[in-house]
Amino acid sequence: MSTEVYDAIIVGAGFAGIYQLYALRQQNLSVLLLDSAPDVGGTWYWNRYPGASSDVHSFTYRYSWDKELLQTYPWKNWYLSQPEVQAYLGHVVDRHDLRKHIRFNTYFTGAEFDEETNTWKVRIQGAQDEPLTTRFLLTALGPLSNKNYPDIKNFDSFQGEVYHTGAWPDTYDFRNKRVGIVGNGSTGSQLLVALAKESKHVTSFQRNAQWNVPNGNRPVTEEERTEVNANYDRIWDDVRNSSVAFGITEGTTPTFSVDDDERRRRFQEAWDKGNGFRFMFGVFSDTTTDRKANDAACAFIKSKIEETVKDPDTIRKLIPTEPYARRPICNNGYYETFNRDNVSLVSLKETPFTELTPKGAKTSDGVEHELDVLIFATGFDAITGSYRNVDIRGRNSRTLREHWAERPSSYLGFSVSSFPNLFLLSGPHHPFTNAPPQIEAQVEFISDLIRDFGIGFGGTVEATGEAEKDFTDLSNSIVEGSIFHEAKGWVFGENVEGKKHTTLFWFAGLKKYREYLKDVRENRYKGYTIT
Ligand code: NA7
Repeated sequence: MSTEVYDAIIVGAGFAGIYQLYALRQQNLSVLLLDSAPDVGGTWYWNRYPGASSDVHSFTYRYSWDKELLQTYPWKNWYLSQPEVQAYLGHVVDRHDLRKHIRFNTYFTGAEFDEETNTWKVRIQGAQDEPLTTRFLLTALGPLSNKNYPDIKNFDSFQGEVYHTGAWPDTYDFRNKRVGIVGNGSTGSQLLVALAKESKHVTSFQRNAQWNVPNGNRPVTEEERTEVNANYDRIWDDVRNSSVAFGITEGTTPTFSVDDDERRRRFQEAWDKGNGFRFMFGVFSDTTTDRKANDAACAFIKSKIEETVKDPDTIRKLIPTEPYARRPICNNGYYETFNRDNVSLVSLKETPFTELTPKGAKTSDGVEHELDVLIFATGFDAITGSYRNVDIRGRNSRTLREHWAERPSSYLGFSVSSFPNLFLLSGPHHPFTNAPPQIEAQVEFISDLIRDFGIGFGGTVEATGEAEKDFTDLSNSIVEGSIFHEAKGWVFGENVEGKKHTTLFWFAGLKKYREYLKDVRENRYKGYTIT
């Protein structure tokens, strides 16, 4: 019997883990939260690269449950920078006296369900003694935590500095250095804009071009803040009853129900206001469902690239060949940055890497790009990848990896059959939306379930295989035939070499997801076996 026994162990001190800790402490459960980092933040702790910022408006990129904090916590701009998000999470933890329940610098390596005692035995790296024991295990590992690196010949031969944006160093100095950035997603594009201003030279190594929209960041005026504060209840109500949960008005007009001039006027208005999710979901109702409508959005952005960028060859490389159907990117000044003398663009589609060398990176045209620093902004092995380096075993010692060998599956985006009393926050098929509101929906459901069936109960709560299969099938069918399927990228696991194209998210929106959860809750947690 291990010496440390808890009602619940949570892994991960990001948005999900912190709220889950708060919610279970409200029930007076004994809870321990583990995190490998030295401080809170989760994703927002590790991704501290220059320019790192949320691309969700500040007023909805936060918790809705602390109403006093909503009114009082300051934010300067329409988007939060990484230090601001981390400071906010730290403030929440201190304000609710949660830090004493968190063990930092503690790497969770795995857990096994003990069928005799109906408890989880949790292992942490370096611990020689008995594992920790808990009745409930809640993993909030983050959907984007397992770093993805390209497989380039002679990878280790480069003699300069090498970084991944997802494990950013405490100190760095790129002044007078030639920097290469591999990847041009949300991260790579933010980093490029920031480093172009402080490095000697920056080369963007781009595999696929992506559609990029400005974010329209600017200071929040006092009047705007007063208005948000006065309307917060309605704002959260709208968020919960929307699809993407961004606090933007979602489009209801089909693209071709208006004439060409009006269409362009509406695209321009959204472009000027900024925000990728507004551009994708807030202008017209059918941008992600109708191919021609999608083409119209692409044509508008293409015209902006052509207007902004001076060099014709760079324009050609920057125009994507895919529809506008990845997780949208928004970033001020991205296209303008390519007009700087100290920025160049290499298309890896045209000239892929052949190898790294001591001095830099060679491409298939024989050019050796000499570099002092090489940064991988190459993203993450999303959702299931977060579980690749941990060994979680349910009934009969079967691992999660084995369970997901055919396809990633879950009931409700957090439960898995044969893994009793385990909740995978933001697991496979969680909603593809602004993160904090979907996290709140999950945490609130799970906490209710634990309260209703957990305390003083000592048994198990476990999704049935049938419920898991039905939910996973439903999740897959929702996105069937949609344009999302045509785009490559982490949302369908296509960014990682060897990973199958697979549905990892619930695409029916937050409103429908919350309705689904409500129905399950009101029907005595149907789909669960409670023993
Ligand atoms: P993303 O969006 O997955 O972007 C990764 C980038 O790295 C993207 O441009 C990829 O090109 C590129 N990449 C990935 N693997 C390779 C290889 N092998 N060779 C060359 N280039 C590669 O990650 P981010 O960190 O930018 O953003 C993740 C999320 O974090 C974001 O959506 C927000 O939600 C926050 P590709 O397009 O696959 O050709």
